[in-house]
Amino acid sequence: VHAGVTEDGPRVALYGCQRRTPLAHSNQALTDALETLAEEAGFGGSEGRSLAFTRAASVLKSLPGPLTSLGELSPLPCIGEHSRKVIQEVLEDGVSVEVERVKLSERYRTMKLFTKIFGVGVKTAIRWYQEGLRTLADLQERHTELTREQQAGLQHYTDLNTPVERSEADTIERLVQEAVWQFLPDASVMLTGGFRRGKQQGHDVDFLITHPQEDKEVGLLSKVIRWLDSQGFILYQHSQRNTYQLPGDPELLSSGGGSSMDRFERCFSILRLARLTQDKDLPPGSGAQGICTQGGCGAARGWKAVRVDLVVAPFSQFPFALLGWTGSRHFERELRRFAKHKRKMILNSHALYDMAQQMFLPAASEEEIFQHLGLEYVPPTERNA
Ligand code: 8DG
Ligand code: MN
Ligand code: MN
Repeated sequence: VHAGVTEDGPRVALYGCQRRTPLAHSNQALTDALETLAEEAGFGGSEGRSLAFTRAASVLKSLPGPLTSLGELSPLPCIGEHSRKVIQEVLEDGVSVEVERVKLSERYRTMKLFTKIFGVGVKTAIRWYQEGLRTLADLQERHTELTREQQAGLQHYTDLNTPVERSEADTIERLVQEAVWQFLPDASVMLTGGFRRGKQQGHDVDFLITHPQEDKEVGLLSKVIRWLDSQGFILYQHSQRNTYQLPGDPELLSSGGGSSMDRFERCFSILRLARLTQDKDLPPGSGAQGICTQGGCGAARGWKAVRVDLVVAPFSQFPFALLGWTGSRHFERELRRFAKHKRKMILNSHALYDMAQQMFLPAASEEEIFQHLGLEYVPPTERNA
């Protein structure tokens, strides 16, 4: 039973944060099709259409069993005309002609190729596509025009598009803990992002770091990065310091108040992770300087490049940061939308602000944030909206 259910109301609640969405669900073929169209709409700059397909897919992910007939769609929210047509096609024929055409189209394939580069967003990919660029080799030729981040992304393209396994995330967690605890033994290091939601693979590894004594965490990250670098673990890193001021940072209340970008001290990095299983007898450092945009060369090395995000939150903001960095992205978007429209509150990864009472609502746990919002608690493994 989902939160928000009434006798004659919808059987599935309207907002993704009012539903439980497990990782494994029964409508993968349907949600894959809808998410391809969401992605394609985003590549075309149609954010609204993209969101509509994402919402439809998210509703299907929360269903307890496979959808077998179109009639079952009628009580469901967020299924627009276009989504319904795609669902019908997949139910009847197993595939959607439109989706198959998109997947084969030059623009979609090129945009996929480019947006999978670390440091490349949709806007940049569109520009390159419009300039006639089509391959990674085309980008290599314009190497000097790339940002440092994009150069690193291209250099480690194959590794960074090889899923990070749970065991690798655990190894990196121990490494980050070792680094952090040298400087602050009482600090806590938490695995967030997709792995906290129960995923067995991810595109990166996300960590949230805090210390029970507020302000102790200030300056920690640069020491951690310097140590990791001295040990040869850093292939790339970009750090930002904390730019959030409490209390009542006016930024929070301005238009971008509910945005997913936050202002914590953070480091977006690429770490050099030793391979656990194979290649044990390769000479140390072999291939370490190689540019690996082609498949296969990763296996010839004793290490793998892995994207790691490190975020440091002051203790009083930790529950908000944890909720914000656990995702999924769509769950977060729905939480913020629910807070704003149903509760007149502004939620982000730093705080929760009640506009009616004109006050910040503190919380010592994620559960308390759900309580403030009048939402049933959704555990991390059910936030795969
Ligand atoms: P994956 O890596 O397994 O593919 O999935 P994920 O772990 O869910 O995605 P992610 O891209 O690593 O993002 C994890 C969460 O972090 C996501 O819900 C959004 C959240 N997040 C913030 N602030 C910021 C920010 O400033 N930048 C980014 N990239 N993510 C942020 O709360
Ligand atoms: Mn992640
Ligand atoms: Mn991340």
